[in-house]
Amino acid sequence: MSTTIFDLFAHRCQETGGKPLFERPGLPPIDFEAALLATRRLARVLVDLGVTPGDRVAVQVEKSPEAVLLYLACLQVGGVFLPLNTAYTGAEIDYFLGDAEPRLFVCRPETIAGHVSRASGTLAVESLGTARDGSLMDRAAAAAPLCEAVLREADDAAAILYTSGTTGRSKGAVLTHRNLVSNCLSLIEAWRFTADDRLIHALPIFHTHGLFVACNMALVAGATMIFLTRFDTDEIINEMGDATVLMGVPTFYTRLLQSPRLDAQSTAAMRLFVAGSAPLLAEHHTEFAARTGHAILERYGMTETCMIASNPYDGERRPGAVGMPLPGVDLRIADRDTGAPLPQGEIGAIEVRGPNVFAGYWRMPEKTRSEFRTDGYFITGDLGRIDADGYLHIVGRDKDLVISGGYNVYPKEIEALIDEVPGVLESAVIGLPHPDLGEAVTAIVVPRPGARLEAAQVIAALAGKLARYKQPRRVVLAPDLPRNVMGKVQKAQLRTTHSNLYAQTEPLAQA
Ligand code: MCA
Ligand code: AMP
Repeated sequence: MSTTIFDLFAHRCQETGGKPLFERPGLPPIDFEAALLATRRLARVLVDLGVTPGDRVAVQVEKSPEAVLLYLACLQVGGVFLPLNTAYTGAEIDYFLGDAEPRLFVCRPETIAGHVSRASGTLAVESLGTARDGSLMDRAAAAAPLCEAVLREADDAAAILYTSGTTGRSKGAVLTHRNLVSNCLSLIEAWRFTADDRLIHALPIFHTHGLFVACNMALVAGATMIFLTRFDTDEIINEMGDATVLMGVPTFYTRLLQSPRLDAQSTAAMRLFVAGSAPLLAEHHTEFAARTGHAILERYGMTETCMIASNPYDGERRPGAVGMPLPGVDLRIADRDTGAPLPQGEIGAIEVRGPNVFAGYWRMPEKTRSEFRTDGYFITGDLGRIDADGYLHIVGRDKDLVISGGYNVYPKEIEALIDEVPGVLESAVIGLPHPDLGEAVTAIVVPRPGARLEAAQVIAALAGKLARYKQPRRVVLAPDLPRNVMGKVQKAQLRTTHSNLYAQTEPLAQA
């Protein structure tokens, strides 16, 4: 039997009781005690709906405190939480539900009419809104709290997060209770996170960053979350006067730096700014420090591994570096082909092993095997080097991946859809430097000889098939694609050729 995030949260509630867990502008706070009670009611509802230990609970809902409590309730009854990006379209949802075979699918109240036909003897469909509405909350209001928690083993699955792949279909990364608990406790320690903290939470909660880093830490440490539905520069700066920690993707910091309100005074109450999910430009790190006096703490993680490395809390937070491995995490720089460790200072594949590393891909044993070395190291697909002081630097990716505003986009998935568009001969999807998103998804498309193809046609053909953030922000028509002697498309060359495409671009919200 092992401890779960739910157990740690429930234990914490005994001490923190009436302290606010969620604070939202203009709304009454929700304290730990009330949150635990609501969780227990939701747990009862899950059991009544037939969720038994090991059953998947798929959830595609807008951000709300109740969505976090549903996650906790799922852990309490031994379910496997499966959060889905709110941007996913019908075709994407079909795939995830078919692959994961959940016992319950919770969707937004406004989409339930379209999903209810999915309900069957083995799948229940319920809804959850942001105003304590939806069929799940209706059931919870009438439910008796369930006080017992199902006992789980450390290696039992706690969650599945889907990540796309460089080849083929999306893979469900199975995370265990050991993964979530060990990583959460490591981060609490590493970042000196305590019940006195007030965390500005503006991330989505369907990914590791927003849920398993930010929420888990607050739930377990007994801290308050200032729970914002999305990132808004002014709102974040307003909240900084009464907060201590911000966790964000680099785009958060790029946008904050554009505000004249960001200075030492507006950040004086804050003790820690954390960045991750994508590379933070060293110049942004330096500029932020010059403007505010705060050195952003950059860390490195991955869905499959939770958090891997972090700059030190005490000690130098080095611009352009992601710090040292967290306690218990073994990290090596290895030869890309053989996995043999390389001498210090050399660039190679980043490989990790430890209690943070996932159990494998859902129902894909062969794919799982191919991503691990025989000695248990997981091949991250990132390339890095360790400097003379032990700091890890991520220098590139061995995987064909674009990270746009902290969201991962796998070119293969988009290229396959573009290639189906009438008039398209072939395509290459690449990430180009973007001042707001870090990288912007861009398609280079070669029309068939004689075809009359326009960029807008390609974009229109993808609408409805792909989540908006995966759709190319621009489509460039080209007579051909550069290839090497083996016939492989030279994406590096394309990235160089088009490197200035977005040089003058505004942030998304103002574009
Ligand atoms: C929104 N849009 C985007 C993105 N976000 N397009 C490309 N990339 C994006 N990241 C689109 C919308 O569909 C919309 O399209 C338009 O841009 C404006 O949308 P809006 O909602 O106003 O955007 P925003 O609120 O300004 O959002 C930008 C954002 C957000 C704040 C950067 O994407 C965000 O919160 N990203 C964080 C992602 C994250 O949590 N990643 C962690 C993954 P239209 O043009 O149709 O209007 S976990 C992870 O990576 C690992 C484990 C780790 O290390 O943490
Ligand atoms: P995901 O698959 O969404 O979990 O994204 C994980 C990937 O994000 C990693 O494999 C890295 O390529 C990237 N990543 C996360 N944090 C950082 C960081 N601090 N610097 C550079 N890349 C990062």
